[in-house]
Amino acid sequence: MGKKIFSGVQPSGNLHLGNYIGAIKNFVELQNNKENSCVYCVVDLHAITVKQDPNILKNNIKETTAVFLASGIDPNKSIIFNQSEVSAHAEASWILSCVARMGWLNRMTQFKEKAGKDKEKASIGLYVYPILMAADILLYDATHVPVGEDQKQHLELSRDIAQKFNSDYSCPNFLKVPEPLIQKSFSRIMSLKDGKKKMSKSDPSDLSRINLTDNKDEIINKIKKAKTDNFSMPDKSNGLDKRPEVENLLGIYASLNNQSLENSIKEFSGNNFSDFKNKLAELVAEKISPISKEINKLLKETTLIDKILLEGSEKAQDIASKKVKEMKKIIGF
Ligand code: AQP
Repeated sequence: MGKKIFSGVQPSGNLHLGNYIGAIKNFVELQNNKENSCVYCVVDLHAITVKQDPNILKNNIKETTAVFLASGIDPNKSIIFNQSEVSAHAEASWILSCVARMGWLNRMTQFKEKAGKDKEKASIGLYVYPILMAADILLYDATHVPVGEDQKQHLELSRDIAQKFNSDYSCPNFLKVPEPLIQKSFSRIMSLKDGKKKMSKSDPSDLSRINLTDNKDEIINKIKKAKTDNFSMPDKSNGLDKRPEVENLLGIYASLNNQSLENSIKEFSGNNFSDFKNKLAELVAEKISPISKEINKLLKETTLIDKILLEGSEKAQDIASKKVKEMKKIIGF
């Protein structure tokens, strides 16, 4: 049986190789299985959990949509839309806020990481972010949610919320309990400057990530400058212990080449780092530059993007408004 897929990406700028390998590449593969039905959302309501400049946000919504399209998400096969256009997301999020428990949210590690030391100054939105994410998923009866490893905990919360709603309102199976789809390997791509930190949009150093809008020269330069260490290339996977930067670079190579980490290790054992980095830079440029060229082309004239988002939001609205109506009826409204 086919899967019902839902996933989202925040339009917070600087979409990178981690977003591509950990999420978007997988979105395309799932879409290309004809049995699946896929909904891919530009989650702009999530983006405002941290302050955004309105003009930049507007551009980032278009740019994220362009990344979807340029990576191979096809509006004839998948629904592509932006979250703020479908009011059911905010409505369902409120209802589910009354189901979720404080204790559950207090355990979310992403809030702790993103709020940093000064939790008092973080927005309430950042704290309840996982509830909005649950609403996104549950409105579409998604059975499977492709995400990077960092979102696993939020997905478990979505499952808890669905089960509690069904039990509180005696409506077994009304909200479908979703499964995470996390790739077994390469689900967490790390910063090029620090192998212990994940590659992230908000890292102040542009050299820490490969942006999906980077051109070939920028990609080559960033790979050349990526951190490594003073030892030689490993010849076995246990040779990667305590070498997170080297493991990350070999992982990127393996993932983009659709091969195992072991095979990449074999391919480069005995080589020096500069040979490996040259090969890696070539591969990343070969995979990412066509995407970056297509993004730039799509962004020159955005009527196509606007049309796709409008048509997508109409389709999404159809599904989500029905579900929230049923939810309201169950609750007694
Ligand atoms: N480094 C990563 N490796 C693998 N997957 C990743 N994802 C993000 N970073 C990595 C996955 O990409 C999808 C979309 O992410 P998002 O935009 O919704 O939010 P995020 O996880 O907050 O992205 P960033 O880059 O980490 O942003 P900041 O800097 O704001 O924290 C998700 O499926 C995510 O797992």
